Amino acid sequence: MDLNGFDRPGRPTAGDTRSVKVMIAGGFGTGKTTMVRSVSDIKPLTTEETLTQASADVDRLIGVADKTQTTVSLDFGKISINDTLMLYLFGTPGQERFWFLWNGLFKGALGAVVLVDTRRLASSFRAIEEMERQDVPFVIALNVFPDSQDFPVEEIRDALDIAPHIPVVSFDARDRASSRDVLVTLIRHLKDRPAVALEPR
Ligand SMILES: Nc1nc2c(ncn2[C@@H]2O[C@H](COP(=O)(O)OP(=O)(O)OP(=O)(O)O)[C@@H](O)[C@H]2O)c(=O)[nH]1
Ligand SMILES: [Mg+2]
Repeated sequence: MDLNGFDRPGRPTAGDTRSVKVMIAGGFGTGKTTMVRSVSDIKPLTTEETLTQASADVDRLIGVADKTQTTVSLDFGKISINDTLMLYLFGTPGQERFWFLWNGLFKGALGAVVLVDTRRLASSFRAIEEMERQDVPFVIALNVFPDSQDFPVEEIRDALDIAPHIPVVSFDARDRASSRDVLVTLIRHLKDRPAVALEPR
């Protein structure tokens, strides 16, 4: 993978690693925890609880009816993209009743991946609004489920009202390489933005 221009010139020395906080956001049940699990280099920390029957209506389980767990606080994982860049992944809770956590959760985040299930586009509207409100640069990742219709990406972009410069990509959250590609897309997007500081912390 070529991330030239993202690295500093010269050989990286020990301790020259940049650590970047990246959010994995998106609507309820769009695959955030699945993505953090598949892509993390370490055993991720997850805070899942059993989804109660009582919440089934509230949580609109259409398309994810076999879902039994939901993230109540956050998912945490870590992935080294290359010798000099380490991403710390923070997966957000999907249920609206936990969204009050979001302000604090986004502090220091350099960017976000917003997961979208194309069978339930509306479930990610609020997450996209939240990125815009908090001014966090993001990319849209369409998590493909077996019964997802094969909409052209540009149609989804229009439906979600996503600006042309923001990448919209399809992927499979269960697949490590596919999830990693989404993170690389985000990093490239961040790099393309002016005045993004990716200095070591
Ligand atoms: N077929 C398919 N199933 C998936 C995929 N990603 C996630 N799933 C399943 O979809 C369900 C939802 O995934 P989660 O990773 O729990 O979604 P989440 O966004 O973390 O959900 P909340 O924390 O409740 O918002 C689970 O049953 C997963 O096994 C995918 O890419 N393809
Ligand atoms: Mg989750």
